[in-house]
Amino acid sequence: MALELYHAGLTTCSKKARLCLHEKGLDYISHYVNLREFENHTPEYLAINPNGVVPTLIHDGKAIVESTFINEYIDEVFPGPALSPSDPVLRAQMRSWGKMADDYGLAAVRIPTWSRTKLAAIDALKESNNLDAVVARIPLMDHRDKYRQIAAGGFSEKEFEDAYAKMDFVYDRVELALQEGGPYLVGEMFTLADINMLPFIDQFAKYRPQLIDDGAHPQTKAWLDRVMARPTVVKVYNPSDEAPARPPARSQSAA
Ligand SMILES: N[C@@H](CCC(=O)N[C@@H](CS)C(=O)NCC(=O)O)C(=O)O
Repeated sequence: MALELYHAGLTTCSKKARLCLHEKGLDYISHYVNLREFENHTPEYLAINPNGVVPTLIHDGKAIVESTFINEYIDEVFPGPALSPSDPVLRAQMRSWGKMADDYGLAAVRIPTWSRTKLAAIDALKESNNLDAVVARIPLMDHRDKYRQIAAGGFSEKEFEDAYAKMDFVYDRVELALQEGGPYLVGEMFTLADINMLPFIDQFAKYRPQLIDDGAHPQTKAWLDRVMARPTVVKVYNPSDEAPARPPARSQSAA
């Protein structure tokens, strides 16, 4: 029953899948994919994830993609603590948090994160005259467009404003859910909803500290403190051999 995860360590979507595996107490083979070296666009990687994104789970030779669905798969297939409620209404609520993480969480975080993390690689590609060729190999259209946009000067003020507005919206929704229920996003039980939303709620507070400092989201702050203190979260969110703070340098043969 070989289980392998291809991931990029401390990126938001990678943390979602890594955290789920750790919460279930599962052993897996970890493959670090260096996004700065475009290892996610090699033919070998595209053979398991044609979108050229991380994470990808491999179970008994079969590839599972999309972090929210990877987590549902892990919870469904493996023993260990249940991470989905048995009540169908709560399960549906849990899944709608997964959608919120994908539609709003990732969309919002990408603008400030990419404008910070992609520049060095883009500059190096420009210098070596490889930018067009490398960007043309990126499978997802919106990723290609964003690379080109960063290369041409970066995201507009409106795009940053929209990203921040999405972060505020998500915080308001989380606050409301926790006021009406709690202590977790779908009530008493820690579920995939908490796992899938955590990387975004945590990262949003770094981009917009006022979200937790201004007192407007006290329940969200308490939830974040509670969830961040879980031993699995501490392990997954801290730099480690599996998840270096900075991606390892280019391998010697390619230097
Ligand atoms: N919806 C996908 C999104 C995956 C995704 O965009 N992952 C990012 C890292 S968080 C990635 O691979 N980015 C490619 C890049 O930065 O070039 C999922 O949740 O698995």
